[in-house]
Amino acid sequence: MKILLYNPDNGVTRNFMPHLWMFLLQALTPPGHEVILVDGNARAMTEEELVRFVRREGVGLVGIGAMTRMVARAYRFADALRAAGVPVVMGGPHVTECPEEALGRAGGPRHADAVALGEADETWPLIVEDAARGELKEVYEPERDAKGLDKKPSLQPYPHIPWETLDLDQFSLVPSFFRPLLSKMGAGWGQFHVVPVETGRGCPYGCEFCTVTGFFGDSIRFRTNESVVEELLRLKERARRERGQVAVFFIDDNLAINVKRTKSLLRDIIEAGAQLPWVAQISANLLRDEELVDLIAASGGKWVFIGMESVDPANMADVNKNFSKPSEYGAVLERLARRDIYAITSFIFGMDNDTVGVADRTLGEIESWPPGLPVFGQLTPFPATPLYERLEKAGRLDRPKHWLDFAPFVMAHAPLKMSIEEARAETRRAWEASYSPARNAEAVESIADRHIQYRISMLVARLFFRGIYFPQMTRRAWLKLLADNRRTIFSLAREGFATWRRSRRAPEPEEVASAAAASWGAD
Ligand code: B12
Ligand code: SF4
Repeated sequence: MKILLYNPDNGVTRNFMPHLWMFLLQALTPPGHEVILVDGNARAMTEEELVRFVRREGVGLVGIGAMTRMVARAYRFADALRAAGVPVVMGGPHVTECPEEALGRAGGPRHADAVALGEADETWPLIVEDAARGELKEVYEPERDAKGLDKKPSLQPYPHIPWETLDLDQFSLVPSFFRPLLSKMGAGWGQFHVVPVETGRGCPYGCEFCTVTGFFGDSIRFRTNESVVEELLRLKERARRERGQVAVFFIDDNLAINVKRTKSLLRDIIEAGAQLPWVAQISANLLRDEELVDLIAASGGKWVFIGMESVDPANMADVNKNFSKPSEYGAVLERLARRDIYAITSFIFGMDNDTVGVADRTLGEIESWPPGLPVFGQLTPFPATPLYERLEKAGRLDRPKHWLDFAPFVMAHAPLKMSIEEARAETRRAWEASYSPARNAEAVESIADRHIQYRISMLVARLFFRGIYFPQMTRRAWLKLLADNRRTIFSLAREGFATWRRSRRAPEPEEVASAAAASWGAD
């Protein structure tokens, strides 16, 4: 049987990274079946085009995964496929929380023939075999333990994802017309892939707005260090062979949740020479540890995603995230920046203690820190979270099924001290001020004493991150963006060219010393 795994596009950005679930389920598919992957973010198709594709390929089963914000779109694709007679199974966090909705048992139309609840590592092979026999059940769920809780996959052993041979062409971030030229530069930039790798699952912290503790559980499971290192070595080999670059996104919710284990993993990566540039999510409280931050730098860590949420401690207490202290954020970012590691700092507006002016108060703090990539969202009650339950009980949900009429940056409930419209205006203000050409120039200038590679990386990342809020999908939008930031681009290009010319002649001893210091992150 041919199986299509499909991820609907998020309607905002071209995703910079493929979704791990597709590769994982592909690797877990029993032999004898062929699995095709299509990510709507990388390969846009309308419902009709997807149906034609499925017919042309002779696909017998479609699996669709979606987060809550994409689920309405996912349902539309599922409806079109089912109308064409192709069975659809849906999985992922949203249908796990709302299976009745997907199966049409909640008063609305039915969208899926079957749903896979929770982690599907063990149920996926059963789903495939049942579908091949034409005997799909409606609901697949993990086995339960004696306490009635889901039995979670141990991640030991971990499935072999054959990154070295997979066709990742749809996920290359380098436009095809640039590839021949860029493959000749330095170690080669003919392909650039950001690849998701997990080293563990689960988070015990239970922040009020988050689905992770409920979905993956509060006890954490890890892969072995050997299995992670082996996967990185294969990715590194692929990059070398393709004359391209691979960066890794460790998608664990908190890579350093068990600091002892994280240090041991990072040491093993260093010892095996398996370093690739990487990004990971780590909470601010765990980044107090100097030795950990040294190991992050030495193992290839370049960017750390920190869920800072708010600069107001009262808000942090409200959402059960008191362990993360706004007063420490500046010191944490300084500690990282000393090693040329920068942070993606994520904030949530529309918390109950927020008032008009929250954007400027937050921006004031951010501007006192080393530069990074701030991102701003709004407090969103995802189904089955403690936040959803609290707001529902208090009768505060204006749009209890907000995902069915998804509207970006429009809250589903009013915060206590400002309106939905005010929260939206604050969010817009924060994005505009953070990614204006002037702010981009300041961010690059503030690290003028660092090696040029870090300043280029800062600017490029800023130009991409802006696209999370301001649609940046067309060639015209990109040209405008480049024109708006031309001063900073030209100044870095001039300096880069001079550095390149210097590198073509025999270097002076002090240049060697300073280049070595830059690449190892020493001061
Ligand atoms: C990596 C990640 C991202 C990446 C992008 C996704 C990508 N390309 O991988 C980035 C950083 C861009 C991102 C952004 C956002 N994310 Co995010 N992200 C994650 C994260 C940390 C890991 C996802 C992952 O790969 N997990 C590991 C895989 C193995 O698990 P899985 O995807 O759940 O898949 C398993 C099962 O669900 C199931 N399954 C999944 N799909 C399917 C499909 C079928 C057919 C079947 C049978 C089974 C199945 O099988 C898999 C194996 O067991 C998760 C948290 C988490 N730990 O999962 C949040 C998470 C998915 N994100 C979340 C959110 C809210 C967001 C944002 C909206 C945040 C924001 N406020 O801006 C944005 C939206 C981005 C956008 N515009 O699309 C929420 C979603 C909650 C929900 N109910 O929808 C999560 C769960 C985190 C949370 N705090 O609650 N995210
Ligand atoms: S927000 Fe982060 S720290 Fe909090 S429960 Fe979710 S994954 Fe854990």
